[in-house]
Amino acid sequence: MNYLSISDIDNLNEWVNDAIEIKKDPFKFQTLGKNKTIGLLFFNNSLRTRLSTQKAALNLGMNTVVMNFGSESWSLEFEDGTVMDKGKSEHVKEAARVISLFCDVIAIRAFATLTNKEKDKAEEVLNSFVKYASVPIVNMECSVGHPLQALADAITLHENSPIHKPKIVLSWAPHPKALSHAVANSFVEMMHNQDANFVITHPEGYELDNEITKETPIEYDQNKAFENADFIYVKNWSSFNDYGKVLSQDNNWMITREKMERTNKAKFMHCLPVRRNVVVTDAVLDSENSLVIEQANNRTYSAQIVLKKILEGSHSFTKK
Ligand code: AN0
Ligand code: CP
Repeated sequence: MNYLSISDIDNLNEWVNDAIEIKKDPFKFQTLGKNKTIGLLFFNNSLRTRLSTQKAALNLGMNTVVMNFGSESWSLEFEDGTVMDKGKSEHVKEAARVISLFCDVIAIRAFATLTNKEKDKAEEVLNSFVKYASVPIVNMECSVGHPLQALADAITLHENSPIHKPKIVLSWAPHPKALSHAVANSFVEMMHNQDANFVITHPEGYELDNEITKETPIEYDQNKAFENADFIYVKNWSSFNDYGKVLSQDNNWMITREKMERTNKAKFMHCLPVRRNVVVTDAVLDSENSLVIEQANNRTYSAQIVLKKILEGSHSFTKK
C-alpha cells in the first residue's frame, strides 16, 4: 500500500470529491490515526510538503516525526555489495528496516540529481525504501514525479472549473537554476485523467519525457497556446533530452499581464516556490486570478486523502 505516483489513484474524480469533503470538516477522522506515527524523511528542502503533510497527519490524529537526511542523519549507502570504506555510514537496508519499527507510514522526498538520467529514472532512494521498509511509502517528490502536488492541483482545478470543458495550458517559464521534471510530469499524468483541452507550451529542446506526455499536443508558440485558455499552469524544468541542462533563460517566456490578457481570463497556477519577476511578474502573481495560495492550501487535503486511504487500507495501492 504505497502512494508513489498518479497511477496509484484508482479514481481521480472520487479522490478529489473525497478531499473536498475532508476540507469542509478536516477533523472528522481524528481517531483513524490514533497511536500511528508517520515519519517524514527529507533528502531535499521543503516548505509546503513538510508542513502540509504533517498537518494532514495531525488532522487524522497521527503523530509525526521528521528527519532531514542532508544534515541530521547518517549518510546512507544505496548500492548493493559496496565496501563502505568511504563517506557513507549506514546502508539503506538497515535504515529502512529500523525506521519501519518507529513509523507506521514513511514519506520520502528525494529529488533528481539531474546529472544521470538512468539513475534518476531508477529512483534509487524511493525504491530502496519501498524494497526494504515494511510499512507503506508516500512519495513527497522523487526524480520523476510529485503526485501529492498534482492531486492538490486537481482539487484546485475542480474548485475553480468553468461550466464548459476547460482549456488548460502547462507553460514552461525561465529560471536561473536547473529544476526537475517532477512537478510537470505528475501534472501531465494527472491531466490524462481529466476531461480538458490540454496543451503544453515550451521552447524547442524542452520536450518532457514522451513516455509521459504521450499524445499531448505541444505548441511552441506560447502566445498562441494562451489563446482562450482557462488555466495557465506554469513551471520551469531543465532539458530532458539534453539531460539537466539549462538551454535558455529567455525572459520572453516569463508570464506577464499582457500574456494573461490573451487568455479567457485564465487562472494562474504554480506549485511554489516561485521566483518573482523571473518566472512570473508581480502583477500576475498578486492578481485576483492567481490560485497559488489555494494550491498550497490544498496540499493539506491531498495528503490527508492519501493518508486516510492508507490508514483505512481500503484501497489497492501499488503492492509491495
Ligand atoms: C523544486 C522543483 O522544481 O522540483 C520543488 C518544487 C515543488 N523547486 C525548486 O527546487 C525551486
Ligand atoms: N510545492 C512544493 O512541493 O513546495 P515545497 O518544495 O516547499 O514542499
